[in-house]
Amino acid sequence: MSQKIKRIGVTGAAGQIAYSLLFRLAGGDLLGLDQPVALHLLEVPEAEGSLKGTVMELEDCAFPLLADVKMGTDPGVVFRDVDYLFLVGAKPRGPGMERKDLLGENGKIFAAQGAAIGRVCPQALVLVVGNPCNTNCLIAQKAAKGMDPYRFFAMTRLDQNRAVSMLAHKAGVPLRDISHVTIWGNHSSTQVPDALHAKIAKKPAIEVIGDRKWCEETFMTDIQKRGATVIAARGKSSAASAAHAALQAMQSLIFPTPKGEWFSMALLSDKSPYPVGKGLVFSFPCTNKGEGKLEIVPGLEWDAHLKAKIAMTERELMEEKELIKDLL
Ligand code: NAX
Repeated sequence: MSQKIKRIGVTGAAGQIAYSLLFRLAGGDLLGLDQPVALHLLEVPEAEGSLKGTVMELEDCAFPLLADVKMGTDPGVVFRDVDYLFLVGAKPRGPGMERKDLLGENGKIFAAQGAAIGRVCPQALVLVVGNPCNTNCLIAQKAAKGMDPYRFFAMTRLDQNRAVSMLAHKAGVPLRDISHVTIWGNHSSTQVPDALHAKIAKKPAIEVIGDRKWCEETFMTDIQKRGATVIAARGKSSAASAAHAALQAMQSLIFPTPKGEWFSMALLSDKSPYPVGKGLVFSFPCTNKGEGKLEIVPGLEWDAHLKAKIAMTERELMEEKELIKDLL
């Protein structure tokens, strides 16, 4: 175990997603069991005490791979030399808060963090999880002056995993039989989970399920609302499943994609082979040639139903962008 330490940053490190993520990062689940890691943990001052408790627990695990833990409240200090960065921390929607206010509050956070990333870790791969993650990602990307915008991504992997699971249950097949699931657009209730191109045991999912209406309506709306359904049942938003998805999404950014597979990831739309407006962080089917070299999978035909749904999610992203245009 002589490799250079890889530095992994996590914001919102005292929050519930981070509590499910940090121990897995320290245990080697992201980079493997022969890669030493350091954790760089960012919080707001009010949550520093709680974060100290989490750091004590990390110490008490005596993870052999965990070479160092840094914590603090200044992104310009905490992010220094980070290789992989999970931007999880965000302000939740408060009572009576309008969407515009939420976007504005979070926009300030992500503008400051993006600027710090551009200064102290411009080589990092950045995955935005904190909501509204697509637009937060756009803001951070624009604020990171001089940095390659294609180092910034927003997470739709949890939505993809939910869709995979739902298709497997419906078809009564093992999860490993499901492939080529795509989430298009925004990580929000307008997201477009795509059953048209999904495969079940290498065959078109709609053919195997034999119920186009279910695929176009129930499947799509259930995935769109799944986050709210979890909150209604658990009394809290998804945490362990979000942490798991974040870990997988970062792995997809770091390691080459196995031949014939793809994954969903939101990234800058400017080079998209699909008719989507430029300047948005939009989720597409992607492959990775290695360390952040993502390509959008071209050539998937949109039928009229998919086209109409994708236009809606695109419109929502354009509206979000308009609401925070002062920050860009
Ligand atoms: P929590 O409220 O448990 O934790 C958030 C943490 O972020 C808090 O400890 C808070 O102090 C911290 N924080 C706030 N502002 C910060 C700043 N400027 N710098 C550093 N830390 C800051 O939320 P949690 O359940 O962990 O969720 C975190 C975010 O993930 C939320 O925005 C949530 O909506 C989003 N999610 C995104 C998902 C996705 O698929 N993209 C799915 C899960 C989740 O809903």
